[in-house]
Amino acid sequence: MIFLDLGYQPFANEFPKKIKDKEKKYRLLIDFNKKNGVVSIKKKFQSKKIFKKDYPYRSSLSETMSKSFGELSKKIKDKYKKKRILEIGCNDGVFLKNFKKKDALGIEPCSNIAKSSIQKGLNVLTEYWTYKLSNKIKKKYGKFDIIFSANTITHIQNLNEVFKAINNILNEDGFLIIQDPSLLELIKNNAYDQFYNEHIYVFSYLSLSNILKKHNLEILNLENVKDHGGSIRYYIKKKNNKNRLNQSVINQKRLEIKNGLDKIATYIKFRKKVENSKINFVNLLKKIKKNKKTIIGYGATAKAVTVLNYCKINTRYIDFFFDTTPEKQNKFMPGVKIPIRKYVKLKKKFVDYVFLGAWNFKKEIFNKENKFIKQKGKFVSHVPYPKIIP
Ligand code: JHZ
Repeated sequence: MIFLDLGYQPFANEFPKKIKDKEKKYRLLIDFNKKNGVVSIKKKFQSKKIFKKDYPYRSSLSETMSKSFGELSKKIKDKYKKKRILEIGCNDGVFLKNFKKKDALGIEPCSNIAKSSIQKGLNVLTEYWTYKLSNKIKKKYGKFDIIFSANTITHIQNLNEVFKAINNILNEDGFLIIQDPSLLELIKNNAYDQFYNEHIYVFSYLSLSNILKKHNLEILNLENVKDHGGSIRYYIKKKNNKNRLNQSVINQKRLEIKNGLDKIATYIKFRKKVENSKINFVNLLKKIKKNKKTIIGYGATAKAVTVLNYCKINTRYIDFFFDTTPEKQNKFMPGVKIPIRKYVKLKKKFVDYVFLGAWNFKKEIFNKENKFIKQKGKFVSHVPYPKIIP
């Protein structure tokens, strides 16, 4: 059942070069499948349409993610000594760079991004994750003890093929580790901006375990982590009567049921919260502009594209965005055409209010911009509700 309509949206990571550039838009409707609990966007695009040779997102540009994946890889190396690892969707090598080249293989379909990880000395195949590819890899490298994938599997339309391919090259005793935004955290934080064309699915424990069941896979352990505003790291194995469930799995299941993730009423309540958030956020920006103050954006994120297009926020409110990604600079925010500039440190001299497009890196950004905060500069965020900070 469709429970949320986020209006007409452009592709979140296709940044127009010119203000007059025409963009395709599609209706962003969010669906809840009562049978298996899967939450997904209604119109699903194939990877080939989105992940191309000029993809602009680089995971390594955030210190928070580098640190988080550095810690995880250390944990994996300590626990599974001398095991070989495969990463699906390795982006610019933010995780893989922590492993020796001979022990790790990455898959990345966007050739510009794959190139930058190859230049770092990593072993990376510029390919989409398919069953055919898994056969090719099996022939050349054999099966793997650990398969890791963060913020990627939810981006692929055909989950049956994804897990069939994983099963094909995961050792009988191997671990599949998946990390993606948590549906429960999304709902709690009213973070509707996690929905855009790339996030085809937003998993909960309940829905992912239903999907995995069909593929003879089960979640044995999980960790709630702070990455990207609240994610879950799932530890998955092939079904086996020696498998033991960790208490964390039982706790998460209880928590999701307690919060009604299996009930349509929860999603209807969420829709009302999102609609209120839109009204309150636009009113907040209007009030700031009425007082003749300036607002800019910080972090030209895919998430911000959803918010700006849903709330119809353009240069009447936000003058421009700062972003550290060279591929985004001197272009425009998709749909609303707000200019994106090369980042310079914030100063109260040139801006009063800063919209946190990358609210998920609030801590990192506040540390970096402590001078601006001392100068009484303010931030605005729509998560968990529209407000001025501090
Ligand atoms: P960030 C992307 O989403 C797309 P986005 C994708 N679909 C996904 O799942 C997640 O990533 C993982 C900039 N920045 O990570 C860099 C600064 O300018 O929230 C990035 O452009 N200064 C694959 O785009 C953006 O903000 C800074 O200090 O929503 C952050 O994008 C920091 C910390 C970031 O993901």
